[in-house]
Order: sequence, then C-alpha cells, then structure tokens
Amino acid sequence: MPQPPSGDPVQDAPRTSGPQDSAAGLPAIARSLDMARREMGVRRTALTLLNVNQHGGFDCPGCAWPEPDKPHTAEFCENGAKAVAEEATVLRVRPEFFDRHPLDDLAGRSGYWLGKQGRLTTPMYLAEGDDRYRPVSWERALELVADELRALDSPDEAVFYTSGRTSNEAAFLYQLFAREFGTNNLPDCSNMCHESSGSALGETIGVGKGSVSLNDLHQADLIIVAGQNPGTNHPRMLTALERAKQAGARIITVNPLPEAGLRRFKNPQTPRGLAGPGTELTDLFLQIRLGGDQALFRMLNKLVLEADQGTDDAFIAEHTHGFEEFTQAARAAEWESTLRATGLEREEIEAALSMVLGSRRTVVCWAMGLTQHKHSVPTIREIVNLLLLRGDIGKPGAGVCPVRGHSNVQGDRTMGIFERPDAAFLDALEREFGFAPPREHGLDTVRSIRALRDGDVKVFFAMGGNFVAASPDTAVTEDAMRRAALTVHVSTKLNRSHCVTGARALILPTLGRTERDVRGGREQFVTVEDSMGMVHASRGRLAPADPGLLSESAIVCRLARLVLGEDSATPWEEFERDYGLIRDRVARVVPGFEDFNTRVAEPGGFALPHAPRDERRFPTATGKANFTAAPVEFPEAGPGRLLLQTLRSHDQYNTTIYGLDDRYRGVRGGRRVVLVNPGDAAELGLADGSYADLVSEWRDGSERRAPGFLVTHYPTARGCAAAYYPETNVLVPLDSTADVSNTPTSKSVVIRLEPVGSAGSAPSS
Ligand SMILES: Nc1nc2c(c(=O)[nH]1)N[C@H]1C(S)=C(S)[C@@H](COP(=O)(O)OP(=O)(O)OC[C@H]3O[C@@H](n4cnc5c(=O)[nH]c(N)nc54)[C@H](O)[C@@H]3O)O[C@H]1N2
Ligand SMILES: Nc1nc2c(c(=O)[nH]1)N[C@H]1C(S)=C(S)[C@@H](COP(=O)(O)OP(=O)(O)OC[C@H]3O[C@@H](n4cnc5c(=O)[nH]c(N)nc54)[C@H](O)[C@@H]3O)O[C@H]1N2
Ligand SMILES: [Mo]
Repeated sequence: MPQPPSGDPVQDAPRTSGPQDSAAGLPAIARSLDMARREMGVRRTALTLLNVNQHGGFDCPGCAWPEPDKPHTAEFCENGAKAVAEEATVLRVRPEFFDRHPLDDLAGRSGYWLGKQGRLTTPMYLAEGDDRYRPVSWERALELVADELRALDSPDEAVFYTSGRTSNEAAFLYQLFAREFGTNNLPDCSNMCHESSGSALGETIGVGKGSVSLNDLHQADLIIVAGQNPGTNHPRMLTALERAKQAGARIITVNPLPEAGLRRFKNPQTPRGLAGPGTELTDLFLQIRLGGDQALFRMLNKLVLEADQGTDDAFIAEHTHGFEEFTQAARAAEWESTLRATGLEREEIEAALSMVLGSRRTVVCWAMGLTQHKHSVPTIREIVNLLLLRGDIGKPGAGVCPVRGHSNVQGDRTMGIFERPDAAFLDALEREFGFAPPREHGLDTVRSIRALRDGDVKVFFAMGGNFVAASPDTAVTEDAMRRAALTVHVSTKLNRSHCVTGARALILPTLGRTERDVRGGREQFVTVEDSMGMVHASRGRLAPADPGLLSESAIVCRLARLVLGEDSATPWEEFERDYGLIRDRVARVVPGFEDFNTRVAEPGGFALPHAPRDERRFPTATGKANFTAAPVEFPEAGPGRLLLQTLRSHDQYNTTIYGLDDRYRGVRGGRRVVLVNPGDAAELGLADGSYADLVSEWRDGSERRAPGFLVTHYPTARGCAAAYYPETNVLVPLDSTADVSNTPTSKSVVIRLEPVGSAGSAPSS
C-alpha cells in the first residue's frame, strides 16, 4: 500500500558522480514503474499507463509534445509515466490532514513533502486570523469568492492566473468569466515560459506558434536543438529525432551542458534501444555560453550571406521585408565578439555553417534556454532571420519549432488566456456573448506581482499552478501574496502557494486529466492543443480522486453565476452540463475551430491553420515575413562572478518534485547542487564537494541569497553555472526580465559563490 514520505524537512543530501552519456533505455522504464507502483499500486499502474496518449484515452499531463499518427501501444516515456503517477496517486489529503498540520506547520515543509501527501479532496477555507484551513461546502466556498470579487472597487483589483494544464473548454470559460467580470488581468505560466517565442514569432512571421508538424521533423535534413533538454523534459521528442536521423538528418545541439538525452538515445520502444547501444543523436555539439545564441546565429547569418548561393533569393524577394537593413547589420558581425559571447571556437561555428549550407530543409527547435534571457526576443528573431535567408519556412521538413512546456499551454492561449488580447478576439467575444469586454490590457505575471506588492490587486485567483514557487524573486513574491485580501487556488495537489496566502485563502480541489468527468449525467471529454497546433480530445479513465470533486469548468460556471448573476446572458448552467455546447461557442469565436465538435471526434483530432506553414502567407504588419536587425547582446558576469541558469532535474515537473535524483547528470539524494566548470571552480578556489551560498547581484546593488549548495565540478561551459529551479528562484530579481516579453531571466543570473563549512561536510544552516 503506497505511503507518503515520513520525515520532513526532507533530508537534502546530494551525492554526485558526473554526467551520463545516454538517455532512456531500461533504467527509464524501471524508474517510472517504481514511482508508479509507489503512488498507485500495481493494478492501477497498468490500467493508467496503457491509456496515456491513446486515441480514446487521455492526453498525458506531462509535456506538450505531439502524439504520432499511430501511437505505440505503450506510447510511453519515463517522465510522462511519472506525471501520470503523480496525479493518479491513491493517497489523499482529507480535512483531518489540515487539523494535524496547521498553516505554520505546512509553511515549514518542503515542496516535495507537500506534493507527496496525495490528492486534495475537499474545499478548504483559511479564515482571517485562523491558524489552519477548515473544510467548507462548495456553495460556501464559491460565495466567499463571489462576495470578495463583488466588493472590489474595480474588476482590475482581481487577477486570474492560469497554469498550462487547463483544458480548452475550461480555459475558454475562465477567460470569458474574467472578461464579463470586467478585467483582462489574465497572467499565465506562459509569461514565464515561451512568451519570448510568441513575441518574436508574432512580429516576424505573423503567427506566434511553431510552424512544423511531426512529419516535418521526420523529413528534415538538419535539426538544430538549441536551449532545450528533451531527454528530460520532452522525452518523446527523442523518438522523433531518432526517426529523423534514421532518414538521414543531422543534428546540431547548442547547449552549455552536455545533456545525456541529446547524445545517445536508447529508445525503450525498440530492442536495439533496450539492449543495444541506442542511437547517437548529436552530430555537432556547440557548447555555448549562456546567452550567446544571438551572437552565434548572427554570425551564421553573416556567413550564409557571404556564401556562394547561401540564400534563397526568390523566397527573400517574394515573401520578406527588411532584407537590406538586416544585411547591413549582419555584415557588421565580427569574430572577436562572437567568440567571446559564445565561448566557441571559430572552427566549430564554421562546421555548423557547412551543415547549414548542406541542408535543404532545416528545423530549429528551442525551449527555455533561449526564452529566459534579457535578449530572448532578438535571439529568437535571429533564428527566424536564418530560416528566412534559407527559405526554410512554409515548406515540408523545415521551420520554427518552439517546444512548449505544459500539456495545454498553447491551447490556453488560443482560447484567450492572455493579458493583451487582440481586438479581433474581443470583437468576436462581444458578438457571440453580447457584452462589452474590457479593452485595456491587463497584468502579466511580473506585473501582477508588482500590483500585489503595491496593494493594487486584492484578489488572486489561480486556475492550477504554483504561482509563488514558480515566480521569480521568491521573498518579494511571497510578501506580495501576503498583502492580498483573498487568494484562491484551484488545485489537484498541495503546494507552496497554499501555504503563503492572503488574509483569507481557499483551496478548491479539482479533477485531473486522468479522471472521468461526469456532468449532467453524461461522461464529458475535453480537448487540448499540442505544441504543433494539433487539437484532440482527452478522456479520463479513472474514478475521480474523490466523489465530491468538481471539474475546472464546473467551478468556473458556478462561480460565474454567483458573481455575474442576472448581468450575464451566458448559459453557464448549460455549459456546466454539456461541454459540447462550450465547443460550439469556441467554434464561433476562435478562427480555425469551425465544426469543432465534428472534427474533434476524428481519432487524432485536427490541425489548426497556420498561414506561414500552409500557404507561405505572413499576417504581419508589413504583410511579409520580417527580417529584423537588433544589436547583438550577451550577458557578462564580471570578475569572480558566474552566470547561473536555473533549470529542471530529471525528477521534477516544474515545482512538483517527483524525487531527489537527477540520473542523467549523476546527482542523487538531493537538489541543492550547483554545477560549476572545473576551471572556474579552480579560479574561485571551490573544491568539488565543498559547500557554498549562491548570492545574486542585481544592478541596483541589491543581493539575494540561496544558502548551502553542494559545489559539483561539471563539464558546463566556462563561466556558466547551473542549479535547480524552484530552489533558486529566490535569486532571480523581479525586475530582471526579457525586453518585450517581460519573461523573468531565469537562465542568466549573475552570482558569486561564498564558500561555507568545510569541504565534504554539509553546512549546519
Ligand atoms: N519531466 C518534465 N517535463 C517537463 C517539465 C518538467 O519540469 N519536467 N517542464 C515543462 C515545461 S513547463 C517546460 S517550459 C519545458 C522546459 O523544457 P527545457 O527548456 O528543456 O527545460 P530546462 O530544464 O529549463 O532546460 C533548459 C535547457 O536549455 C539549456 N540552456 C540554458 N541556457 C541556455 C542558453 O543560454 N543557450 C542555450 N543554447 N542553451 C541554454 C540548459 O542547459 C538546458 O539543457 O519542459 C516541460 N516538460
Ligand atoms: N527559476 C525558474 N523559474 C521558472 C522556470 C525556470 O526555468 N526557472 N520555468 C518557468 C516555466 S517554463 C513555467 S511553465 C512555470 C510553471 O509555473 P506553474 O504552472 O504555475 O507551476 P507548476 O509547478 O507546473 O504547477 C504545479 C501545480 O499545479 C497543480 N495542478 C496540477 N495538475 C493540475 C490540473 O489538472 N488542474 C489544476 N487546477 N491544477 C493542477 C498542482 O496543484 C501542482 O502543485 O514556472 C516558471 N518558473
Ligand atoms: Mo513552461
């Protein structure tokens, strides 16, 4: 019988042994079955894992990587299995739990411990001045929220956050409710994630989404994977890379770290992968310095311009704008600063160039390594410049591939979860629902934190996620949250955001992806959109974690009726009983969803239109694909300092910690580890196995500290350290954000390391 971990604070005592050079294989299966069995027991494990990503089953709550046309019987990946086990656990958090654990006690627990207690079952209320959460009925809980919302001086004093697991149906209702209530304050996890991709792509190609399908990847000549660790975060992408390689593709990896999954993949679906050597994936590894990518791509662009027949002149003439200005900027690139920015050798960049020139179809994939820097938007635009030069957008086997995080983060945006909606979307809402939506832009994540801090926002409502742990500048964010009058979280699992609350707080437990959702006497299904713009159905198979749970859609419908009352002409009650009616409305509001209910009934679903991909049409301000020519930037840490990136271990899902190992990087039993290049460590006098505090230095002179990290010598790029998120979020200054997208710069924080204790012994703090 599964049990939650006993002791806490969990002993964080990491041991390290250096990076592995292959990913997946048998250990991946062993590890995921082990976790699944501990959370779910044996029978439930089998029932659940067989339904992941099957037609007629549920969409994996892990990542947003698309399903192949014909899913393998066990369309299986280690971290998908862990995500499912985390949700489908048989452990429960019942009202008595909160009696044994008053707020003070919960606030002292690790995120790992909180998450391992099991699924939330009952609405819980923390009254002002009370020391613990107490059970409340759904009616009372929603009345409490409604009373507080109605008492606000302005709808803009409320913020409605979304994490990216919310279904299309729930997301559509949620944004509709917020806008009928009167605000565009709809920040989401995307603000901290791929916002830079959306900003850069919207401006340059006219659509803020990727332009490739899975088949394009399979057909590419060259795939560049920059700033991404698919072995851990998108394991099924390795299968696609393997298939592309078998068809003759070459792969360039651009990363400060030698990530195991990108080196060699042992596909657990094939005998060769299970027992044999697996497939070598990367042909050229560019071990770049943090934030050096814009300089790298600018130099490649200059070299492409200079090469004989390097550019697709017909494409450039017919489809693009701004070529002359860009050419001037690119020709000015010089080697000295490029090599300093990238930390690469000239020969390495020339090797990449010859692979680019030898490819007729290039795909560039990226994730957080490119999106979470000050200059992320110009970096991604520079990638677009390369693809435009080569005519590599809007043809098979080529294009841009931002690889999304949360399983429906892209769909949530499509459904209108966005603080800066465009006028056409609001016009469509107005026509369909007969109300005047607010036109003024709302608050994104960082601006919401500032507004909470400054007392301008009083109600914080979250549809999923773990806002205080995922956001930057933990101390500032937690103080800001404590200033709210009411904080509300619709959640499946306990997390830090339930422990750092406004004067009053509510936990509203909800159904997960894996569970049957029966409303109006009928089994409902929901839909999601993957990273490549495919929309398909998701049907839970398990009995709900508790019979009293409401779906996210039901919660929104009931709350909307209470808050909006007679003022709303929207049929909230009908929507709650029949999700098909929600889809009918989506079909009339969101372009590309015509005949939504019919088309989503097809196995595998349907593809959303994408003008650049489908017809080489670029719906930008100029009507063409735009070259851009931003000045090249790159971060520099200064003497005695390092640049720190904050990233994921192999045993976590964002702020949800599955376990304390990071197998591929050789870290076990703990998370407070900082990976440092041996050359840097020698210069700084930091022995392998010693301990140090990480101190971030921000330009206003302020300092932030994360104490007690195990210093681990590791082959990361010179000058560039790495440590896990969310333990290091305390180091990311709230005001350190990307230009244009306002995304926190989680991948370049200037730090110094202050040695503590003696080598080999953990500090007492
Ligand atoms: N199992 C699991 N799956 C997940 C998640 C999870 O936490 N666990 N999270 C989901 C979410 S929300 C997201 S957004 C994705 C995240 O997926 P990733 O972006 O792969 O996640 P990170 O761990 O942040 O890894 C960043 C990668 O970029 C590299 N990198 C960092 N800075 C730079 C740089 O300046 N230049 C270059 N070229 N590389 C750099 C790092 O070394 C690392 O390999 O994964 C999703 N899937
Ligand atoms: N320093 C640093 N900070 C980062 C990042 C980084 O790389 N470095 N990455 C950023 C990125 S890419 C992202 S996407 C954000 C993530 O930010 P969030 O999406 O806010 O955080 P998660 O940890 O994914 O949220 C986990 C919680 O979601 C709830 N949950 C899980 N499934 C469901 C569901 O089906 N419904 C509901 N209602 N709730 C559910 C559970 O209660 C769980 O505790 O963090 C960002 N923060
Ligand atoms: Mo993300």
